[in-house]
Amino acid sequence: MSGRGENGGGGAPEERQPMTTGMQSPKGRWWIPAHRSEKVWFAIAFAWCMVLFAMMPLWHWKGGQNPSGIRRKVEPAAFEARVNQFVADYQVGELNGFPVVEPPPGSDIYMIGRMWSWYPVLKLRKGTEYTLHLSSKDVNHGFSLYPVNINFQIVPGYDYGLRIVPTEAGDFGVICNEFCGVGHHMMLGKVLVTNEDGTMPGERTASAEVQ
Ligand SMILES: [Cu+2]
Repeated sequence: MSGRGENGGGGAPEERQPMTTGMQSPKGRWWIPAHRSEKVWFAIAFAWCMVLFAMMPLWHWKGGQNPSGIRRKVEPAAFEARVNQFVADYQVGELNGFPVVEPPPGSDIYMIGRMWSWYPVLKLRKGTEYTLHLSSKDVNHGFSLYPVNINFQIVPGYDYGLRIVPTEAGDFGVICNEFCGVGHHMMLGKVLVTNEDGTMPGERTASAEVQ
């Protein structure tokens, strides 16, 4: 019998019977030692986990696709009131029944997602910085700028602020990419980006930059 079989020198099993479940541990070295290649693979997997762990904070700052937004809590009704005030202040027209809003450069601009539309239509100027505030009135929506591949989760109760500079003039669509009910597939919005002189280009091109 090996030394391990003594169970740490606590006396004979019979004496300890009331303190155990009655199950006896196997005697001797009952496990199969890890093979060298298994150890190597474990080390590689562990090292890779550490790399990915370090990437999380690193990518937050370095990754161009991870904008550091400004997040604040907001009552959905309060956000909607802000959007309505924004529309009242800067509306310049109407498109498909939605107000077209042209805010001054550098201002805070608003778009609300609600079942099932993005409101209002934004008219922005190329090369101008804005702080875009996004929120939802009701359920989770997915803000997806088309055809530029920019996506954000829009959650009721949270004001998600993004500093944006449109880098290309054109006509951009906003679709919802988070299923939000029977009208989800019809949930569309629009962002118009004018040239620096305020004119709309004749054709649609695609690019925008989120800082
Ligand atoms: Cu949706």
